[in-house]
Amino acid sequence: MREQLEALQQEALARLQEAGSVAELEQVRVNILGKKGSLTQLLRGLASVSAEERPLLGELANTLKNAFNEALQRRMLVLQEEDLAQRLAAERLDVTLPGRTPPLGGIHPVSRALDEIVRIFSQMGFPSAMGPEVEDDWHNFEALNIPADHPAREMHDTFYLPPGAKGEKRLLRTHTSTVQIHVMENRKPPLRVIAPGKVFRCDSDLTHTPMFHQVEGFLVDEGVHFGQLKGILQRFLRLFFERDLPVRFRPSFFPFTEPSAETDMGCLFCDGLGCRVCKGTGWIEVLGCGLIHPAVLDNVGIDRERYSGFAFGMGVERLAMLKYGIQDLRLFFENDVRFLRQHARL
Ligand code: 2NM
Repeated sequence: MREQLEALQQEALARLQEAGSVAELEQVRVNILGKKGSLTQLLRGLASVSAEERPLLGELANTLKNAFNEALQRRMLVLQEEDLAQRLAAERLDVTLPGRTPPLGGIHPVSRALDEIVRIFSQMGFPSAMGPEVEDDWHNFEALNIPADHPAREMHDTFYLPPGAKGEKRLLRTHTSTVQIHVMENRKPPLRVIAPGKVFRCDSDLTHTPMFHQVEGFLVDEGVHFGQLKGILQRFLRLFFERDLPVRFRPSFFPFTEPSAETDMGCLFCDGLGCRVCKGTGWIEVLGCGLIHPAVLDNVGIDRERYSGFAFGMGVERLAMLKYGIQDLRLFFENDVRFLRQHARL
């Protein structure tokens, strides 16, 4: 027994020195002192030793155990220091290195143009209103005085959806005037709102995408006239393009306005002298507008004798192309990072 204890002692101390890490050292401890450790098992054997031998052997065993524990603690301190030294060397951080800028996203030019339009109209007292992109026939066509045989109603212009729960016709809105109808139905004049958002038309070629963005606006009050509309739109265009542009109005037709007009501005690219962009005319068409048709006021329950209103609509992609000099509409939707990077702003 005594020899066994002393041999184990030698063995244990050798193992301690061999342990190269805190984890290895812990394994040595378990192998010697753990529940099934070699010393633990030897100590259990003491029970079968004769009564005369037991006190001396017991004392020896305890001395060995204490000596082992002490050696273990010393080895532990050494290994912990080595560990720390290694980590300090490996994890050193040079705080004087130049920073690495993470790649940053930017605002899409369509979003920038839209934000700018919203900001300018907000300053002129027009709050923004939102509405659903899935609409019914009433809000997209009927209420806007668009007759049943109007070309906009054809399948090839409008995305129709399966009928709703109550069998009602459903479609993707083809303009944001739908929002103006909701506002006029639910609130009383005086009213002043713009409706920015996505619209959908079954159309795709060089100059048309099936989804694009619009801002339509309107104002209803007593005594509203065309002169106020001209002033608002001229001020808007001059603020948006940051130039004292000439602006002109040409007679036109929309089912929901009477009279109706197209709004042109002097060409940004040739100062009205004539170039490819304005096809030699010196003018660029940018907006549609007019006085709200009395039939539309009837449809939303606004007294046509007491109130009148003006309304206008514009395409955001078209305005963004003119403002940022983008030649091709499709660039907005291809998401080529070279294009996005060139036009992105924070
Ligand atoms: C345009 C042109 C002219 C328009 C009309 C309305 C409403 F709902 F108030 F009747 N909202 N927008 C309008 C009028 C839109 O876009 C070229």
